Amino acid sequence: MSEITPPPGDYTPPRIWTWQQPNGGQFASINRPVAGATHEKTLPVGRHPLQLYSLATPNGVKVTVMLEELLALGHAGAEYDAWLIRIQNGDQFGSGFVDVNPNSKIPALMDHRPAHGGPAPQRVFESGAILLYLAQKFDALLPADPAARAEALSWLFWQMGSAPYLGGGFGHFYAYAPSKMQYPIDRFTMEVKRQLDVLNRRLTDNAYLAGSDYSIADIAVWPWYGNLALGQQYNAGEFLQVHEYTHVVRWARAIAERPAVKRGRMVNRTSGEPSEQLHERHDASDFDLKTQDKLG
Ligand SMILES: N[C@@H](CCC(=O)N[C@@H](CS)C(=O)NCC(=O)O)C(=O)O
Repeated sequence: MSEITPPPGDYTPPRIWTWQQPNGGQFASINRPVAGATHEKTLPVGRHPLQLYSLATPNGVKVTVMLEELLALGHAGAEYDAWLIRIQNGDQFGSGFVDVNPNSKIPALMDHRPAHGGPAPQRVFESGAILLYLAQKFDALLPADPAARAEALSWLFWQMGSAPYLGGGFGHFYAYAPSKMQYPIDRFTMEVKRQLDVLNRRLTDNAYLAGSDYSIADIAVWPWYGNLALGQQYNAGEFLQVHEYTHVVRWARAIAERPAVKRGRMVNRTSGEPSEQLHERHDASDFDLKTQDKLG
C-alpha cells in the first residue's frame, strides 16, 4: 500500500487544541479563546440618552448610519454620543464595555432613556439587534406594511448570517491571513460571489431590499456588500469581478450618495483621509469642526 504524502503545510490537528500565541495573523493580539474582561475600565457617558461605543468597521458603520438617518428624518431623540473603541488595543475587553456587550465586540449601545419605561440604562448589542431596537424606538426605517416588514427583517437577518462568510471567511483569508491558502480562499470566494448574486437578483426588480423603500435591511447590508460592490472592501473588486453585479452596484452607489450615509461613515473612523475621520461624535457640529484635519 503506497503512503500518500501530505502537501507541504498540511496540518494534523492534535487530540486536544491548546492556545498557541502568537499565530501571526492580523488579529493575533486580540483573539482569545475565553470571554470576559481583561481589565477594569469604566466607559465614558456623554449628555445624550444614546451612548454608542464603536469603531467604523462595517458593523459599526451600520449603527452610525442608522442614527444619522434618524436625525435626518427629524428624530431629535436620536442625538447620540459616539465613543471610540480601539479594538486593536483591546478596548473591547475593558470591564465597562463587557457590561454593555458580553461578547466583547463593537458596536454596543446604551440607551439611558429607553422607550419601554423599564429600568435604565438598557444595553443593546449585536448590530442587527441595535438597528431593530432603534427602528422600533423611533418607528422609522422599518416598513409598516406586514409583507414589506417581513421582507425587511428577512434581509436584515440574512445579513447577520451571511457577513461572517464575507468578513471572517473571505476577507480574513484573502486579505489578512499571514499566508495565502487556496482552499479557504476558493471556498469563501465561491460563497461571497453566490451572495452577491443573491443580492443582485433581489435588486433587479426592487429599488431596495425590502421593496420600494430604504430600510434597516439596506443599512445593514450596505457597509458589507455595498462597499464590496464599489471595490472598497479588501481591495477585491477585480478579483471578485464586482462590476458584473450591476444591480448591486446601482443600489450601492445610490446609498453611498445619501448625506446621512456620508456622515455615518465618518464617525469613529481612524483610517483614511483625516477630513473623513471623526474619532468621537458628540454633536452634529462635530462633522464641521472636529474631524482629524481640523484637530491637527
Ligand atoms: N455579529 C456582530 C459582529 C461584531 C463584530 O464582529 N465586531 C468586530 C469588529 S467588525 C469586533 O468588535 N471585533 C473585536 C474582536 O473580535 O475582539 C455584530 O454584527 O454586531
